[in-house]
Amino acid sequence: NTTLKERLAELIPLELENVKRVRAEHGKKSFGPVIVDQLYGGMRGLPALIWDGSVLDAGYSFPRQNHPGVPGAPSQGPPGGSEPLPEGLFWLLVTGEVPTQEQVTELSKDWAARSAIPEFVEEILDRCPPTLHPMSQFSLAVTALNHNSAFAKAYQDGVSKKEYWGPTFEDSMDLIAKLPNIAGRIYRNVFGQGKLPAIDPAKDYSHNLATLLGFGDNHAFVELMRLYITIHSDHEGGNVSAHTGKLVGSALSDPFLAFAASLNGLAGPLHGLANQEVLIWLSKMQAKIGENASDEAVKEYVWATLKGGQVVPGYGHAVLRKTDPRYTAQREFALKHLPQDPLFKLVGQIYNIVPDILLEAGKAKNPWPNVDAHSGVLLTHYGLTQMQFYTVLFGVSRAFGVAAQLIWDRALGAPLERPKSYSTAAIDKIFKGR
Ligand code: NMX
Ligand code: MLT
Repeated sequence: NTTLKERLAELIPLELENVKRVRAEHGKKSFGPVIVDQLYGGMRGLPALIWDGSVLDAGYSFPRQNHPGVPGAPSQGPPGGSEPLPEGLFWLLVTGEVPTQEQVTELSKDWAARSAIPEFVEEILDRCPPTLHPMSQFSLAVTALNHNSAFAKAYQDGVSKKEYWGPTFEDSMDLIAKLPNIAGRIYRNVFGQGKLPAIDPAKDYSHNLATLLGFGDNHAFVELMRLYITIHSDHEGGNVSAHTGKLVGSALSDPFLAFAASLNGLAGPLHGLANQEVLIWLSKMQAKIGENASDEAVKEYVWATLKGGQVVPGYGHAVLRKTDPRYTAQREFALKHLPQDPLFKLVGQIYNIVPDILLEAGKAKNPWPNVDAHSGVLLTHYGLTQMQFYTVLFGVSRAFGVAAQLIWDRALGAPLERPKSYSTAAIDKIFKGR
């Protein structure tokens, strides 16, 4: 009387062995344009997607200004600010061109004008239990925005394929514009931070976001939001959130549905949730070994993490093979604004310890920190200490890259994504004797 789950538990070790054998025998063999290992290995390195918005170089060997994901990318900041404005970055992502100050200001105004969310979406958020993770609430609200999708309506009205990009553009602009109100409402509902103020059309996007979170009077925090949104917006097309948005969009699901799917991917601990995980890990470390702990104590804690079968959050990357330039950008911000912050010092201490340990452990291909190793520390410094909220900010930012990609996919008539899958038995059969 074996149950389904019990039978599955018996089969899993057998199939693990089978896959191991098939990969050992055939893994390095060519299969069409790829090798068999790439079918099993999360498609790592597989040339499979086109996205012109940003490109990633494992060694980061190209000039900063060509990488729209880092400061130094052309931007039109407001007077008194030195960080790039996400408005400028979005223009750059969509057109490949640097906007004028006037064009950036018009974009801020346009987004402010589109920023209100429907009352029923406010009600959905207000009815969410505060125990529901902010990312789940975020995804629910973005899905619900599809109620007013220009693309979905145009499709129902029989729009020609050639015109898809127009309503996709309108939805994408609405999506980006409405995210601060959604994020602000989630933050205030979950963490009891009072009533949501109104968007100010005279302020830039990041300033408004900071205000909705309750930090609009803090100039350094506003600057942090500008930097934060800019550097998290796009990271070529293959990362989980960007690729998910593209995949779901390829079914002609509108930008709200496609981006909600992106958010569900971003909510995973190996992707965007890592920024929350880093802070949880640091807090646990401090609780265990105390503040101002010795290098020896930190090393022991890192080894205990690895020996417990867990990953060191904020370290490693599927593509990068050096310190993430977005980590460095945040470190530079911290050196400028909060050089004495104890948590910043701990992050620096860890940077000197973790890579050697990961190298010694011998598994991770990239022992260096990624973007998520640093972001939470900056937010914590300014009083945004609710770590469960951190990935929501990543999500607000990632909308810029996903939206730009959806607009271009519809403009270029990108087809339905539908790769071919194979069974292990088929691989075994195809390559027997080869
Ligand atoms: N700590 C411990 N082990 C690691 C780490 C790490 N930080 N990074 C990679 N490994 C392991 C990995 O789990 C794998 O083990 P196994 O063979 O047992 O499955 C092995 O090293 C080889 O993995 P890689 O090929 O180096 O990495 P992969 O491309 O598969 O995954 C990440 C990339 C980012 C998922 C991985 O480095 C990781 O889990 N890092 C920690 C989580 C994290 O910081 N994620 C955020 C990434 C950035 N983002 O925002 O999305
Ligand atoms: C991202 O920004 O999406 C992450 O660095 C993950 C990735 O690029 O794969």
